[in-house]
Amino acid sequence: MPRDPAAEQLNEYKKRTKPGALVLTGNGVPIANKQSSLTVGPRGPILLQDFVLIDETSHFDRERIPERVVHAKGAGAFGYFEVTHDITKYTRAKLFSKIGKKTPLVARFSQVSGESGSADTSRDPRGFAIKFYTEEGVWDMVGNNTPIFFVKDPLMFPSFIHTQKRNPATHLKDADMFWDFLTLRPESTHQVLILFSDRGIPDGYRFMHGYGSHTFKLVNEQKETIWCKFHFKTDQGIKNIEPDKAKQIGANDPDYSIRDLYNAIATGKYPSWTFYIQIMTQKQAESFRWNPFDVTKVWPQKEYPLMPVGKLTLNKNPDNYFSDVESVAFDPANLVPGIEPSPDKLLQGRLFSYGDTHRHRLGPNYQQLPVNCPYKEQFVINYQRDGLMNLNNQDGAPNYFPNSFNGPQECPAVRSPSFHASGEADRYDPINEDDYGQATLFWRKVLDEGAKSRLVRNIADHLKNASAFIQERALRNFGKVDVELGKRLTEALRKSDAKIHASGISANL
Ligand code: HDD
Repeated sequence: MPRDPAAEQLNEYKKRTKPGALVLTGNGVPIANKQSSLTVGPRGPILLQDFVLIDETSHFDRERIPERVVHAKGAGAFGYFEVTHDITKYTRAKLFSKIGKKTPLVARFSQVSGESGSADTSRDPRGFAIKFYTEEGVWDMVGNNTPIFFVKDPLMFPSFIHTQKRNPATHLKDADMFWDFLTLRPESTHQVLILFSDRGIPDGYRFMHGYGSHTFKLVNEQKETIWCKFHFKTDQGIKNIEPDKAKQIGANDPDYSIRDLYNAIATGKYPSWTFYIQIMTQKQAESFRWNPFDVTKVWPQKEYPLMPVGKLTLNKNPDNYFSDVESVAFDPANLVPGIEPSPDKLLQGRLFSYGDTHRHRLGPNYQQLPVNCPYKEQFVINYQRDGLMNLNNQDGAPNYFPNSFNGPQECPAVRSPSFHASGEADRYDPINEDDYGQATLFWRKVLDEGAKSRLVRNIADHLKNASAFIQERALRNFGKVDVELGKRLTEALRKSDAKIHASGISANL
């Protein structure tokens, strides 16, 4: 069998280069011997003056940066976005300014809870993050492959993530943590059903949709605003992996999804997604039956149809995984004129969290790294200076504003329209916000009989590992989605080796 492009990477390098380049130290000095340390006699000890050894070892000691606290495992690629439909009446964002316009971008797809060495085929949401290098700066669309999320208050996020990761005492994934939290926060039910459905294990990154998940605000040239959601539909079609096969692949080829994306692009099978928006006027939002900024719910597509906007194509693999993918830093706060945040609380929390984690993971000047830099190569001109690993001296421009020395000026044309905000400051619980309505629709209307059976099996296979009282609470919650779901789950757990109090459960449904 011929080797695939990913396996051939080094041979390809050899073909396109000439032999004979010199190996240099970090300060650019040729190295006479790269294989033997400088020792006193053939048996050592080693001399401290062996700069070749110290240069090599000390750089190696620092090769790893902290992995992302979530979404640590992922794959990335470059490509472009092309506008196919005019939406200028909704947004002045320059990337949508005319049909046929192309904007370069980088994409990163990821698993959420596993570490950077974990298997690509685990049941987990997938990250779907796109960095558009627009002419008015970088727009990051940092979404997932699901249109909704588990929790809706950013204060819940660290706890939620803790329950999906390892128990700090045992360093093991823990079914009690997982189900305890989710069942105590019933707003997660809708997303839990999607996670345990067939779509919970996509067949690589090419065969899944992407969603902005939150509601955003679009602003047009006249400063009129409208609420909007972003959808990326895969042109490859949806493909998922059966759990048993996923386990097998996870054991034999844990990097399955990274390999699949790399090889598809290397062989010219460029994956693409069609980009749609859903819009809702301010007036519609006021009378919408749910909070339109509640990220645990979708906007029904029958009432708010998808409108096509353009196509996203990935056509170039990273040259270097570390600098192009590990160092890419997405931030939902990276918005461009014409796209603004909504009051969605979870989004508001994210507007702070990402820049904060990047400053920790990559340093204060992470925006200067080529993959993060607007237009990739051109440095931003502003009044920020210095800091760890600063590369930009801004050509001697003044570092204070206002100034009389041709420093960069404000651009009043991009001013955002004002918006009204008022209310009693308090910590509001999301109570009476209908935690189950859309989960019920998902169970009853979206899933066919086969998909329902697989969902029940998938939940039972995981839930059976939790403590009995947590299983009971889960069954009560799922029973509120649909009595049938509760009953079928109870049945499935009884058939498994779960230690449930079988009699107590159905009585509580
Ligand atoms: Fe997040 C990474 C998507 C909620 C905090 N998130 C991260 C990535 C994606 C998402 C795709 C990986 C980006 C990459 O490839 O580098 N996150 C989401 C979505 C959410 C969401 C769709 C809800 C709808 N996230 C969320 C909340 C918070 C965070 C509520 C915190 C308040 N997310 C982070 C983070 C990460 C991150 C800790 C970890 C590494 C990183 O940012 O770059 O800041």
